[in-house]
Amino acid sequence: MQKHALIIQDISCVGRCSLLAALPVFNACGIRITPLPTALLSTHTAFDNPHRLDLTQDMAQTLAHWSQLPLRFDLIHVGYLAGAHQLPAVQRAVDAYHRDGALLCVDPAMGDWGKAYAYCDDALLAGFRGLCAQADLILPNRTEAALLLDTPYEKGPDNPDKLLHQLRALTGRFETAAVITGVSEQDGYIGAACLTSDAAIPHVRLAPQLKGAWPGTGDLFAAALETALLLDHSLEDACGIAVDFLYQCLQNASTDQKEARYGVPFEGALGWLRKRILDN
Ligand code: PXL
Repeated sequence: MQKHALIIQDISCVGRCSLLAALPVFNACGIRITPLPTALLSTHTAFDNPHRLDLTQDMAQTLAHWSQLPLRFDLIHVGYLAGAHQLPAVQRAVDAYHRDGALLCVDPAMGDWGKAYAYCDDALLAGFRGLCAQADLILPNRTEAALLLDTPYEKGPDNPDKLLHQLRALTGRFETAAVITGVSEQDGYIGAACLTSDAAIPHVRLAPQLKGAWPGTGDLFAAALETALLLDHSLEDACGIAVDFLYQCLQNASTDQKEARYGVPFEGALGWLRKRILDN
């Protein structure tokens, strides 16, 4: 049976992030996706003054219409929201579709590089904590992990063990896993670490660190990891695939910061990803 994922994210027209980064990754590997867009933006928010259309009402009406259809999903991904006021609509989607083996993956999109996004307030943080408590898998970066755990953001090489144990406990469920991105245990390397529900020790996957910062990296990472999970890879393996995928994408990327705002040039690496995931 073809796998089917529900993606709750914004559409940013320019900048290769959120829904427009996730969609091609899932599709390239044969996974069907159904989006529940949270907002439409002319660009992501690293550009000045994007035009924004809040789709909260449309989310409610879309879910009401879907309730008349026999929809079911193998995975639900929650990412960037327009604000805390969208949490009831997201919860409605989770209540309707987080069942029958569907995996709830929460990427608490709240900040990066040690800084919370401007739209992240206490209500959104509390809402993401609530979603994480219901999740099967959570995918914060180091900034979001610090926000979720109310601990200071630590820059530079560190040991992710403690953070991952605390994050997994935050989920409050027995069968859950936590992944943390932006881990740099060795100078010159960056990657992700994961801790499955039954593991005592995290698994760390690193690739050479390239100079620069590209918006949408976390969204592509999550999509590649979730695609690999849906296609029967273990979490450790999926984490490694996602780290390697980003390395593949970024090898020839411009490191000029103005150019990097247009996102990760991932299109040419989709064939590589498909082969890596499907040639098990
Ligand atoms: O990649 C995360 C993201 C998603 N959506 C919007 C953003 C960002 C990060 O800045 O601005 C609109």
